[in-house]
Amino acid sequence: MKRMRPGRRTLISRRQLLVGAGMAAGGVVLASRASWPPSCRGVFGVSDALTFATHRALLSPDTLAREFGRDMITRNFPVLGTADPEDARYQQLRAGGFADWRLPVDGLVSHPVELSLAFLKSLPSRTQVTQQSCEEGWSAIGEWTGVQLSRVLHEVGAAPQARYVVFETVDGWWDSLDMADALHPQTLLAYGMNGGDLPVPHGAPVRLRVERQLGYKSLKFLSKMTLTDRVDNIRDGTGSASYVDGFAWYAGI
Ligand SMILES: Nc1nc2c(c(=O)[nH]1)N[C@H]1C(S)=C(S)[C@@H](COP(=O)(O)O)O[C@H]1N2
Ligand SMILES: [Mo]
Repeated sequence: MKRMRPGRRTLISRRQLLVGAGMAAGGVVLASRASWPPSCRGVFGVSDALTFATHRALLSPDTLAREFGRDMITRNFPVLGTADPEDARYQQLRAGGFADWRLPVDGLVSHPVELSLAFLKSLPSRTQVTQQSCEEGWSAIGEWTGVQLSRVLHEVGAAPQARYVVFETVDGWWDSLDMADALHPQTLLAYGMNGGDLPVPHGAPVRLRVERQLGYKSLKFLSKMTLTDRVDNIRDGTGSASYVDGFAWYAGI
């Protein structure tokens, strides 16, 4: 008689479960032509794709990143990367209190528009105290106020074929989100931090908050948004400026 090793059939490790779920989700993602990480190439690409598929399978679209009380806000929240863009036009806008700042939105929208700070502030706002984790190994908690990106996409008449939002910044960064993250309730175009205006070093006047991914996806100094159905035909096709530096397009945590 064949002896069954105790527990062999019943005990599935967490890892097996995750990998299994990831593969299943990969199938679903491919079959449905839902978004797929654009930069899933090569050896690391396989693991990026698996992480992505697992997260999409196990986390419901509205699973929230943890929010904290205001008493948990980090004093001296670190600044990483650009703290004060050199761009002349940016400095001019800054001198004018960003009254003339506009965020162009084009691509798969009912018609291209330029959004002012006043307009963004006129939309319903959301405030959240969340933790930013940087790939460099630190994390800090801050309070962010802004408008949900989902609301802005609604306002600009995002077309149903739109599958990604591509963002550009004053300091030359660019990145993209798929609709699952773009429409997530905690994904904000943030114009406030810790109760005041968003300070310049943290990305004034408007930055992205993507709370379920590492800090580098939360672009500062936004200068443009484009809605698109694919990102493989944009720039180097990786969907993100960070990819060439070794950072995955999908940085879910
Ligand atoms: N435009 C732009 N966005 C950016 C960066 C940057 O240098 N420029 N740094 C990124 C990184 S790596 C992190 S961790 C956070 C840092 O945000 P903070 O400076 O407000 O802490 O912003 C991200 N967004
Ligand atoms: Mo970072």
